[in-house]
Amino acid sequence: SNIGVIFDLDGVIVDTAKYHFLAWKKLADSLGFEFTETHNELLKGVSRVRSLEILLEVGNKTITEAQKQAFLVSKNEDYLEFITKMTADEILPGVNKLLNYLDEAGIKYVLGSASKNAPLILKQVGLYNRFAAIVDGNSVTKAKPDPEVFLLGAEKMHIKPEHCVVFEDAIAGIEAAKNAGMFAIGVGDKKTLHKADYNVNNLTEISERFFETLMTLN
Ligand code: G16
Ligand code: MG
Repeated sequence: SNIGVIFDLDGVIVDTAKYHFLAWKKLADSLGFEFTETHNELLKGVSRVRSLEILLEVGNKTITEAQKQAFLVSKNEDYLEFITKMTADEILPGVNKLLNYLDEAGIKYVLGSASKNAPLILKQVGLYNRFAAIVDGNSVTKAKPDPEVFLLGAEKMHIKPEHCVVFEDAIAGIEAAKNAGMFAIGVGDKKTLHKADYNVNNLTEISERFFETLMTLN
């Protein structure tokens, strides 16, 4: 096929945002400040280091570089406690059906995530071997909204960026896709993701017709 698909992980394939939230909240609690789900929105799609910086800004805390490193480790340990219990039941609605369709249609797809835990999460839910490539927080240096993660994904598929479709749930991710010159599909709140080229509430809303139409356009 002449098009390629790039999937974000957290918020598109699985809902790990709730586990990130619980782990960050535990850190905030230990530092003695409130960290709400609204604050957590700011961390979506953002790298681990940047997430910690935002959290510290919320709590108005200044810490040493050594403390920062220690917090990054402990937050991830807490997060991994949840992740290692994940099963295929946590794959979001519409994902399996869409991947099956893409396989049948011969459309390549890769993962494009900010998470360093992406391989582990995909193994937990049994999707690790389905992607043509996994581009994640271990393979890129520049975080979304920088297009690096998606451009690398396109390269892995040997598909031109302008022929790539990106599924994203975060504002920073939609911006990264647009910065890469790709077609961006916002998964989630339409108002929040207004910069997307197309919006859906979840992947069950993506029909086969949708891809057939995209392929004719290219
Ligand atoms: C995910 C989450 C972010 C998280 C980031 C890094 O990105 O949305 O909240 O901070 O990964 O995760 P980790 O600490 O596991 O390396 P994505 O791009 O999959 O939405
Ligand atoms: Mg995401």
